[in-house]
Amino acid sequence: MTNKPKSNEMPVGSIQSEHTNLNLLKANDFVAKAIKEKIPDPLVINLCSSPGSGKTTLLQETGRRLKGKINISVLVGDPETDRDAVRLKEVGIEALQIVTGGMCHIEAQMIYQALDHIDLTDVDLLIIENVGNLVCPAAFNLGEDYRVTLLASTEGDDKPKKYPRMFLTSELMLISKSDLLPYVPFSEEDAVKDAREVNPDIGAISVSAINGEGIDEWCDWLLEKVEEKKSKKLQSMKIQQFN
Ligand SMILES: Nc1nc2c(ncn2[C@@H]2O[C@H](COP(=O)(O)OP(=O)(O)O)[C@@H](O)[C@H]2O)c(=O)[nH]1
Ligand SMILES: [Mg+2]
Repeated sequence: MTNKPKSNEMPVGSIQSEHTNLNLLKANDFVAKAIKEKIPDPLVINLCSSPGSGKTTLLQETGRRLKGKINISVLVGDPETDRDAVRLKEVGIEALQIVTGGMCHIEAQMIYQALDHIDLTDVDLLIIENVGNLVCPAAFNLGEDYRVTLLASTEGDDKPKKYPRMFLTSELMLISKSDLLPYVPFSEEDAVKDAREVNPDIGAISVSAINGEGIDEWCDWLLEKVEEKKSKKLQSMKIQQFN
């Protein structure tokens, strides 16, 4: 008789290691909660997509459209360079670059640290432009109110089923570069159908920073969510006063 363990039993003298990924995500959730407490006022949007889907271009356009209506600040993450923050500042948007040093996503602790370097007084909307990637950013809560994911017409309509977690955790899918739809094999109908099989509640808007399609609808969505958050806060303050 050998002392060999059955495959589902622990060998004698060994320990079961904790799943390090899960520990990391637990710690991340803890910091995400601290972010919500530190900045209770602005609406926080976590903007995700593959690299090059048009996040920064959309934000430039969003800043132009919402100028004078609400105050916007952007934290933008990239593995290297401050190019996106420069692009955003060029069109008058307050922006701070988070250089992740090669990391493929933003973690809550990076946002928490960045909050010491931006002034959010009077800011209504804080947008976090995540690192371009449909996998890792999906797992990291950044203390956002909503996650919004861009899917560019040039990426193929099969992505919602291939990268379900990102679409499952998003409130809204923006089909970007809609001006290119006549030239690429991409079915908006199939993309929305697949995304809703993953997440029946996901909203969808087709947008183009080139011809302006859907930009007003996207901006109205943002304004509505900003107002919603403000009125919820007002309501809870009134309830506290009565208690
Ligand atoms: N045709 C088209 N190109 C776009 C659109 N939005 C962005 N682009 C181009 O797509 C490329 C990547 O855009 P960028 O905003 O940097 O993407 P990001 O990496 O997601 O931030 C750039 O060359 C943009 O000019 C769009 O709506 N239509
Ligand atoms: Mg960008």
